[in-house]
Amino acid sequence: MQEFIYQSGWGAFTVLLLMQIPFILFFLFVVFRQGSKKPSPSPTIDTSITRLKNIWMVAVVTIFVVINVVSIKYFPSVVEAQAEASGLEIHPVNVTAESWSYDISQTEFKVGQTVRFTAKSTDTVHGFGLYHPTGKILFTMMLIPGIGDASLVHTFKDSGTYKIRCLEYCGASHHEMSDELVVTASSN
Ligand SMILES: [Cu+2]
Repeated sequence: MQEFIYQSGWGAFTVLLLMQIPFILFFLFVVFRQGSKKPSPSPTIDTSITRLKNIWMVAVVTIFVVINVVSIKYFPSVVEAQAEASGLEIHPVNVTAESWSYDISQTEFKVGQTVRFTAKSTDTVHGFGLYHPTGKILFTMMLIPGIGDASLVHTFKDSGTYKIRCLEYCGASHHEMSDELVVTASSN
């Protein structure tokens, strides 16, 4: 039975069907209950409902706009444009990923340095995920072979060892695909 469920298409289909049954029954119940009602002469518009709908509409649009305005500064393209506009020196770092390692042109940096990671993969889809020394993920890039380089600008704010991990499943040793960058306190 387990083999049927987990290893065959028909098994998966049966599970899907069983999961759908409550929803199908509920749908049929609602449709038939509505169908058995007598149609009312003319629908009257409830003004309190209309007012509620308008308030809801305004709330949704406001939340949408606020979230976008607040989060736009974290957009990679905006971060890059800001770094360029500020006249900061951007250090180019080239990354080549292949199963299951990275070739990184520079792995030691100073706090405050702004780096542009330009990365590509030579064989299959890989990820380039950068982790802060505390373990918090800073960003990840998806590297797809044949579609050009992925690039991202990042400024190192803290010293320590930054872990790089592949976050796109790329085969048997995907879990071992990692590297490190070392960031030291700036001398000045
Ligand atoms: Cu991987």
